[in-house]
This record gives sequence, structure tokens and C-alpha cells, in this order.
Amino acid sequence: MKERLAQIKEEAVRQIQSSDGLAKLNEVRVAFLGKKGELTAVLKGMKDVLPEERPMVGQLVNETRESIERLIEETKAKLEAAEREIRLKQEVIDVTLPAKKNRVGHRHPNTIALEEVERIFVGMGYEVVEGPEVEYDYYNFEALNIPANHPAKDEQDTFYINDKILLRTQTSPVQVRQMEKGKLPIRMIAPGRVFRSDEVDATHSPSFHQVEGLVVDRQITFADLKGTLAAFAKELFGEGTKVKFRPHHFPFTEPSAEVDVTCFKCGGKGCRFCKGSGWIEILGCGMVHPRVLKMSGIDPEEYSGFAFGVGLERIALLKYEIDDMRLLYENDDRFLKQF
Ligand code: 2NL
Repeated sequence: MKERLAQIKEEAVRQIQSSDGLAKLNEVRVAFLGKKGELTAVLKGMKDVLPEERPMVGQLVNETRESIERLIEETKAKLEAAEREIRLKQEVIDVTLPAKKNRVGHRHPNTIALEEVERIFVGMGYEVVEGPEVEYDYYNFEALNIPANHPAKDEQDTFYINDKILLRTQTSPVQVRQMEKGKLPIRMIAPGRVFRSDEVDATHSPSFHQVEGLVVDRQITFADLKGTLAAFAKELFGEGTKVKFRPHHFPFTEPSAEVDVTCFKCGGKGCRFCKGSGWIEILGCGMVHPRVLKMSGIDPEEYSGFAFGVGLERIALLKYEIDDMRLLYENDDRFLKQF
């Protein structure tokens, strides 16, 4: 019996010392001290020991159990310390690593162009007014002297919600609504999204942005229109910029004109940018048609006005020398972060 206990102890010590982790150590503990373990088996064999030897054997079993337990506890402490050490090393934080940079966004080229246009007109005393993108056919066409079956309706084909309601093709309806209010004089710009049933290409999109302007007061003449747009062009493209008014036709203005500015790349000599002409078209304008004033409740005998409309994308493309409008809508970060 004594020898058996010595063997058990020797084997236990060997297995405890070769345990490479807490899990393994626990297996060893169960194998020797557990209910079905080696020492329990010895205790069960006590009935075969002579009664007078039992106390001695019992004590020996207890001593063996205690020394195995002690060794297990010591080894457990050592293994726990070692595992903790490894974990601390793995979880170490290198405070000298460079931090991840937060990428800061910025304004879209369209927004930059819009804010520039707004700044110029607000500086001349204009009010910025917005209105609905879904409009009545009346405000978008009828009130602007474009009745049903007018050919201009073809040019400005849009998306219809029903017979009477559509997506606005220009921001003029915002100005018509302002004229209807009857508070004069009016000095306003109307920026916003507009829609046309156009195919997407380098210069067209079914949805783009416009800034329209309107002035209505007593004694407003074409000279006011010319002076205002010349000042606008100089602010936007530089002091040396000249403007040229080419006769044109819009149903809502009479007379009407398209405005070109001297090419800000070559100063008017002619280059690739202005296709050799020295001029770049930027907007359409004219004196508000008397019929348009009248329909909105303004007496054309007493009041006159001028109006203009400029495409925001066109300004952004020109100012930043972007050659394809689609780039403005694709949201490609590599493109957008250049501005
Ligand atoms: C263009 C240029 C233009 C207007 C817009 C306007 C607005 C009212 C009355 C009269 Cl309420 N006119 N806007 C005038 C001339 C040109 O836009 O190329 N449009 C198709």
C-alpha cells in the first residue's frame, strides 16, 4: 500500500510539473483527487487493509493528498501568473502610434458657386427666396406667357405629376409667386433645383440647378439690367471681364438677350477654352414681358422690370474648368476633394 501511494505521488508530481496550462492542470487534479481518481480508489481498497494498520495507511493517504494538493495550488499560481503576463504583453497599447486622421468634408462645387452668386446679389440688396420643386403648370408655364401648345413647352419638356402639376423647369415660378404677393419693389434671386426631360450627357442632366433674378420697380430699364449683369460678371470672373448682349427670344421677356463674358482664360484673344471665340455664354435675360407683370397683378404702365436666369452647374464647370457635368453628381470622393 505504501509503495502504491509512493507511486501515485511520483506520477502525480510528474504530471503536474509537465502541465502546460490551467486546463491540463485541472485534468491532472481530477485524475488523482477526483471522485473517480487514483486516491479515492486507494481509500476504497481500505477494507483489504488489516484493521490495526488502517490509521497509519489513512494518515499516509491524507499526507499524499495534501502534498499533491499543495503542489497543484503552487503550480496553478505559477501558470496563472504566466498566462497573465502573456495577456498583458498582447494587450499592450502603443501610445506612440500616429492617430487615425478624421477626414473633414467640405462644400460641393455647386454649393461653392451658389454661395458666391448669393454673396454678390445680397451685396447689391437682393433677397434670396426659395419655393416648391413640385409646381402648378400655371406658375411654371402659363403665368410666364407660355400657354398650352406653345413651342417653348417642347423645349422645356419635364416630368408631369398630372395635367396640372409638374416638376418645375426653372425657378421663375418662385418669382411669379413673389409678384402675386404685390409687395413692390422686388429685388430677389431664386436659387434651386429644376428638372427637364433631358438625356444625361457632358452638359445635360434631368435635374440641375438654376439661379434666377428679378427686379420690379418704377422706371427700371434695360440700362439697369446691363449695369447689374456687368457688375455681377466682374465680381464672379474678375475685374477685367466684359459682357456682350446678343439678341435672343424668351416668351417671358421682351426684349430678351443672351449674355456672353470675355473668356477669363485668354482675356478674349481666343483659346481652346472659349473655342477660339474669346467669349463664353453664361446666362439669359430680358425685360419682364408686360403680359407677365399683368398676369401677376402688377400694372405694366406703372412698373417695369428685368429678369435673368443662370445655370449653377454651368458656373461651377466654368469656374473650376470641369469638362463633364456628370462629375458633379457621381459623388466620387477623388473628384470632390479637389475643390
Ligand atoms: C434661360 C435664362 C431666364 C428669366 C429667366 C424670368 C422670370 C420672370 C419673368 C421673366 Cl418671373 N423672366 N426669368 C428671364 C430671362 C431668362 O433664364 O436661359 N431660360 C430658359
